[in-house]
Amino acid sequence: MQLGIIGLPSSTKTTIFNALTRSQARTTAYTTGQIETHTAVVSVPDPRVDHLRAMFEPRKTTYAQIQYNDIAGLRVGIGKEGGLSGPLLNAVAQNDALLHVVRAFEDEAIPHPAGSVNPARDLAALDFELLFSDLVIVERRLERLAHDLDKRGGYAQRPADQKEFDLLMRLKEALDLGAPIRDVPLTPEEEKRLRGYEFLTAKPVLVVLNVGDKGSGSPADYLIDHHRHSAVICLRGDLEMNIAQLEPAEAAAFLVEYGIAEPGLSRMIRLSYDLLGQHSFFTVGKDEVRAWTITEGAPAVAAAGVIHTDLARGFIRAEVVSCDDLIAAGSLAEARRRGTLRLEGRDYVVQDGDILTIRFNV
Ligand SMILES: Nc1nc2c(ncn2[C@@H]2O[C@H](COP(=O)(O)OP(=O)(O)OP(=O)(O)O)[C@@H](O)[C@H]2O)c(=O)[nH]1
Ligand SMILES: [Mg+2]
Repeated sequence: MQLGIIGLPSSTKTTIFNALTRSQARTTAYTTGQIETHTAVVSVPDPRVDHLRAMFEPRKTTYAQIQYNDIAGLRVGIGKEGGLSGPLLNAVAQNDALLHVVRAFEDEAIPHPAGSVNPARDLAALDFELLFSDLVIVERRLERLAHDLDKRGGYAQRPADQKEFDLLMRLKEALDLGAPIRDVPLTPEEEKRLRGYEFLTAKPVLVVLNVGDKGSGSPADYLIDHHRHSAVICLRGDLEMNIAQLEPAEAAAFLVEYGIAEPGLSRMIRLSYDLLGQHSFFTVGKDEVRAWTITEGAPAVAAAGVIHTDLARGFIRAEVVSCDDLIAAGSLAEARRRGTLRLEGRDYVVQDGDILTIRFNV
């Protein structure tokens, strides 16, 4: 799972990246304008895993993982000649979701490239670049399809192309009106058809508003139309970055001093994980307690395959108990006695928080 951190130059992307990943990438008051990507993998905090760890006292504990990519080099006007291109387009397109960082604080020591601080304007400006990039791809493909259909005797002979053409026309209409593809209602089949395009505005977005050291403002102040389905979070960027770089004990003292209930970074990591529309399931034992990531709606045999291809190939049954039921029972044996631990077949739809033991034979 990968999340791309995007934003205009000097919007504090790298500061947020450092806060999320406890990295120490360089932040600068003046943007270098270079295309540059920082990458780091972090564990998703999960109290359920903490519980399981206390119960099983395993040698090793593994949380779900997310990779964050801090992508520098996007700016207003970049897509003018035909959408984003080359390495920059790839850097954005390869992500499963995007964190859009926006500067929402005044500080005279840090010049704003546009001369003034205006979060709604900045958010819309970069969104427009992404939208335009998608529009260029849609239009190119439509032209190509129209050409092929013309040559090969029309739609009647090419039902699949016809479907694609109609679908892309719908996307074009939305994009022309300034609506992102993620807001266009699609059937699962249509989603599948579009997957290969990696449209930028189809990706779910978490809007991160850096409200600076004084930290005022709430997400509701910043809701704008094309983000009505996006998650929005306000946080103090510099402060969060500094907390992330303290030792745990120091950090705890700091949080108390500033009256912060939970560091923004764990909230932000959890929100960004939710954004991916993924479930977590767990495996437990004396060796390892581990969180795994799976698509919502996936069956038990797919979960087995996430752990190891052999487990999917030789799948017989899954022993399943929900994390809550296991915690309530206190042990696997007691859960089995209560009947909350049960056997399921390969088509069982894995639920968020399920604990699985795969029985297999290869
Ligand atoms: N006052 C204040 N300054 C901040 C805060 N967060 C970040 N900054 C400063 O804003 C400047 C830009 O931050 P960066 O994180 O480098 O921004 P960026 O988006 O990565 O910039 P480029 O990669 O050059 O596009 C740096 O000087 C940061 O120290 C904050 O909460 N308050
Ligand atoms: Mg940067």
